[in-house]
Amino acid sequence: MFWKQQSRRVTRRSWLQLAGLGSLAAGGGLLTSRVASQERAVGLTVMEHAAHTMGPVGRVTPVGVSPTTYLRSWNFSELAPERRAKFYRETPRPDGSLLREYEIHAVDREIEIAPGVFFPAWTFNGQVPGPTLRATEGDRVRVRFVNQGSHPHTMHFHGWHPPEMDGSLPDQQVMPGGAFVYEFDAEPYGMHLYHCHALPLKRHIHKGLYGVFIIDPRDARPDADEMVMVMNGFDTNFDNDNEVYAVNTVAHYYMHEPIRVRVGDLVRLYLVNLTEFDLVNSFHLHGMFFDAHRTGTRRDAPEHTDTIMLCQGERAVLETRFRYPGDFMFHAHQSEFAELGWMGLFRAEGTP
Ligand SMILES: [Cu+2]
Repeated sequence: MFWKQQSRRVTRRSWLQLAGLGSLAAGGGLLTSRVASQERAVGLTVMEHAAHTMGPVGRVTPVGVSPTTYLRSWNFSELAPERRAKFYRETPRPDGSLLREYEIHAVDREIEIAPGVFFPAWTFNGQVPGPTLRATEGDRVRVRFVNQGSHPHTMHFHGWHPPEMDGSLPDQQVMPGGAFVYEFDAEPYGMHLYHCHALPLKRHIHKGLYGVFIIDPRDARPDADEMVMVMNGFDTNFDNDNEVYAVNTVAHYYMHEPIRVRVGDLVRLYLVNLTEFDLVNSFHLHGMFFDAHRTGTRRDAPEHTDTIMLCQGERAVLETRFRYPGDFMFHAHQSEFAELGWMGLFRAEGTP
């Protein structure tokens, strides 16, 4: 509504400007003046719309992992080796697979989701989304979960596992101060997720307790520039509706810090919808198409599209190559989400 009012105001102001300048310049210079004033009017309109499109003024100061670092980090690869060893360890097993051990802590933490907008989050390891866990099909995954938060929490993984590892039943809740070890074999390969499964579920998920769990196929996918994108939203006034939307938490972050990619390189996105309160979310890429493998569990017969819609908890593996250098916008095709923060840029560099 605000946008509509503003839009009308700008249009009326532009028209007044055109009319006023045109009448002043009546006579020989009319045509020139009209063109000049049209340019001024168009410039004003573009500027105001651009300001609107860019969303909030200013920048956030990310605590912990920045959205840029988050994109290409998994198994705590963003940490220096010594520190990383506190959270992640891999041990070869006789059959050639790995035992992958993780240390995950639920922690209450305030995070900045848009400039000056702070959200009292519940986090895995102090970040939203939580750390990306990544294994290969057939590996053993062991996650030591410690609840340092103020409410009961769990970790519920998508993928094959026995029911006692599901983290969803009332007696599987981990109380504040408690701990639990989740252990299972990594399968099937694909793009999965994990999240808290304590009740009320949508509150526990929405507060920030979710992350990505990638299982690579045994015969690895081709080398690519890979990145993780979590579509999320934040209900900042607790009215069961989101006021801020984003990919990887911070509104409009990638508008200010475009995601750098190389022209011609294979780019692979691991995309998941973890938005609560809205049933669906979507990803639309400008000027290009991509192959979309839903859930990433098959490698043939992808959907070839420029827009993919995902329900809550749904995910997909997207692959594409940038054909031209320059900036390519991506955003939710729900325009409201895009305007409230779910919008970013890829910056393709190099020569075709
Ligand atoms: Cu929880």
